[in-house]
Amino acid sequence: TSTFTPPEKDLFTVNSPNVVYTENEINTKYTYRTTLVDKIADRFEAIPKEVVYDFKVQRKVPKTGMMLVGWGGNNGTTVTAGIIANRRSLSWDTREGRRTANYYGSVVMGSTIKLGTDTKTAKDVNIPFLDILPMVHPNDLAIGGWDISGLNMSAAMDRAAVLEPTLKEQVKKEMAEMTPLPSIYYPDFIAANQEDRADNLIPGSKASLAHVEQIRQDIRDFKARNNLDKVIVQWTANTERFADLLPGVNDTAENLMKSIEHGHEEISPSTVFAVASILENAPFINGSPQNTFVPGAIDFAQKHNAFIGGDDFKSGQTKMKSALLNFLINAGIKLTSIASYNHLGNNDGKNLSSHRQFRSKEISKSNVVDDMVEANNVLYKDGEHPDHTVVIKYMPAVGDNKRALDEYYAEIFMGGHQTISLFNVCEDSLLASPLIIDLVLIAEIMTRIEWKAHTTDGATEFGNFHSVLSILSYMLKAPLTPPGTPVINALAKQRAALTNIFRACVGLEPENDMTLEHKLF
Ligand code: NAI
Ligand code: DG6
Repeated sequence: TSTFTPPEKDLFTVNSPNVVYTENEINTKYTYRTTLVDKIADRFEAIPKEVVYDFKVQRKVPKTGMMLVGWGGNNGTTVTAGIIANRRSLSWDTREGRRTANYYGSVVMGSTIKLGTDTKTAKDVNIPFLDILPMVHPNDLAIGGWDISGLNMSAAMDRAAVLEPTLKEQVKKEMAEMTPLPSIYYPDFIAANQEDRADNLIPGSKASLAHVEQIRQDIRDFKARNNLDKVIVQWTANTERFADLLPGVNDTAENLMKSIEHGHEEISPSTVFAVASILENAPFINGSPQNTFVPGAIDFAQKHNAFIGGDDFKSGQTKMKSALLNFLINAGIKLTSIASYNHLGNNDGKNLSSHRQFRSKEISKSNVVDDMVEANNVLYKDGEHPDHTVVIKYMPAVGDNKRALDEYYAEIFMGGHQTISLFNVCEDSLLASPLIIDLVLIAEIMTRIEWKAHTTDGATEFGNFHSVLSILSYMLKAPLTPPGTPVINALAKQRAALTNIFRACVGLEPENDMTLEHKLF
């Protein structure tokens, strides 16, 4: 036990013998309750199980930097200008009135967690998500990154055509002082139509150890220049084509490093960035759909105890899809087809107009229904699956204002049908930017949490979470999970995992909506 009293700036403390605060840590003993199931012939036996874990959260919030690959793109410029605007509490005129900087769309910055029930009023007490654990505030992030296009960030922000001129005017000076670092460009991985912006390059057109070293140096320099404790690297550059999975080339950590050294053509720029980040112990998150994390890269991360996460930001259409399917299938409604059309006119759309890059996106947008369908063996039998098609078209005129049209067709009671049509219009980068922030903040706090299990032969050593941060799934279309573990796409489950792991770290029970206190008088 400790006599330490947390400072009053902490929004809450947990008053429990299982939670001990020290100056540097929150130490928690937490009982994790699950149910094991034994299948005996054609019936099941459910066995409640308890495991006791110790969690340790470092309380000191580190000075953190975010480095974006593809910094000069629509997402990169939008998130940067957005953070600057928030830092300076800017407001600007629009034709609909004055607008003020906010972090809408960020789970960490814009949503709440129910802490508990008020002792006096019996009403729910909700607190900002940001306050459940000692997290970095996005206004405090140092920002930098790379781009194959050498435009300064102000000019790149103009090129993106996302933000209002009245806002851009106010951040222009600061943005113009920032220019992306030169990057690596292996033309075969992105669309040929991107070539004309590739004017800011580290020499060499295939993977090499020199590329890894240069990126590592860039991370170190950024860290030193900004006096940072930690850097998180995120890929928000163009969607690449999938890399072929080749035995002996990218299947193990060792083979991957040899292939980089020998300049093998199937090693993508994003994998080179991942390797460099892992070597710098900088968590690396892939916001695009390609298979950056070939088996060799996952192996490499695990061997270095480094954190990785991916793939592909889940911003609009897919987020709706994983919420709607969650509802429909859990309501016992048999979804039979999903048709998803998109047209957009930004540079992402231009890159995706090339077949191999579209294919990467098609895969990540299509797999999001699998777990929900598989879980309902009443509606879907013997591998049955709804039809699902994804179409993306490049339409320059609409710019970043993506149109996503979906038709959900379902079978209801007694052979009837239900058709749901959705038409989602929004600036794609204004949905993606808050996700970039969430991914950085959550990945960062995960580096400060350690845990150990109490086993029958005594407690094991403290260790980190698994290298593959599946806790980031809520923000990602094709969540990467530790090898051999299930992928969860259902949005409500992803959110519950995130919330309840955070709660466990401060000794609070999982959020449940039983509200027995209001039902059993
Ligand atoms: P963008 O095309 O505007 O920006 C990508 C940037 O990456 C460009 O500035 C390009 O020059 C740069 N780039 C390309 N290859 C590079 C390399 N090897 N190294 C450094 N920079 C490189 O695209 P946007 O809209 O910013 O999206 C970025 C990525 O995020 C795309 O892959 C997109 O599919 C993905 N994404 C975007 C979402 C959104 O809502 N905006 C949602 C989900 C994923
Ligand atoms: C068209 O679908 C282009 C894509 O880059 C998407 O805009 C992006 O992946 C966001 O997709 P979603 O399904 O999350 O809206």
